[in-house]
Amino acid sequence: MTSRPSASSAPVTPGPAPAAPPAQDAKAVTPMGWMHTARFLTTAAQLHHLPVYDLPEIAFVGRSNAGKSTCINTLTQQKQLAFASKKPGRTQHINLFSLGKQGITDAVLADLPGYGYAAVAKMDKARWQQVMANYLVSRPNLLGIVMMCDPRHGLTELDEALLDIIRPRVAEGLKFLIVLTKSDKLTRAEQTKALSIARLQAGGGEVKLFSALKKQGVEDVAQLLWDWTHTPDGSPIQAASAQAPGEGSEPPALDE
Ligand SMILES: Nc1nc2c(ncn2[C@@H]2O[C@H](COP(=O)(O)OP(=O)(O)O)[C@@H](O)[C@H]2O)c(=O)[nH]1
Ligand SMILES: [Mg+2]
Repeated sequence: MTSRPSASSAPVTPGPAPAAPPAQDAKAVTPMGWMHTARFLTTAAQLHHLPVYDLPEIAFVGRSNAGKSTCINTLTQQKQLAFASKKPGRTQHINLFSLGKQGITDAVLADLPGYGYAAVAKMDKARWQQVMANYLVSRPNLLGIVMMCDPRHGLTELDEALLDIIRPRVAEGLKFLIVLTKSDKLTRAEQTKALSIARLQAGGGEVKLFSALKKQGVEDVAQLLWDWTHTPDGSPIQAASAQAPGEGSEPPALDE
């Protein structure tokens, strides 16, 4: 896989750019600076169109209108990376974004289609739920899942269904974070309550309050995603070492 430097990439610092950056270089990168390097990689309408690589991948999921696109744009400090659609449910593709300085990709963000939008035809909905379930169950280099949730509505039935699907992988070490979006719409007391409810539901995963408007939780989430994808000394980790199955192990069969 290649990643071309784009206008949105952070400026290149002087000095040599080794293929595998030593820890002290990586340490100089802040999680927010790292998030800002995000650039479009590719889009896939079907699972078998997704590129195959060892890079750790972090999937963003959530029901339509949960604030997923806004969250991705805020984290990456880019206005239009993920499209905050006026027609929710219309972006039925998996969009991939590369992360990493100096053209060295060390992780990938996967923006999965929002689910639960009422106006989407039943057939399309069912198909997409299946594609998403297959992705979450079988993507070999999937390192973690970030689930966006509007705390005013709590976890919906579809969120719960998705949680059931990923639970076995979370038990095996897949990272999991619930982001409670639009926290600016809640009072302090409501925030505290939403946090404790979501913590119960996250089953060992993390929960963060997030507001694109007030910039609450942005650095926290960036830091967590950095920690997921880097060793304590700041070196990028391999997807294969992130998940228990060793190199060359077969992903679970797809239900197609
Ligand atoms: N007040 C507030 N509104 C938000 C925030 N994040 C998203 N929204 C609004 O929620 C709606 C849905 O956001 P969008 O990112 O398109 O959701 P998506 O369908 O999950 O991608 C839009 O009207 C956003 O402006 C936030 O942090 N605070
Ligand atoms: Mg969206």
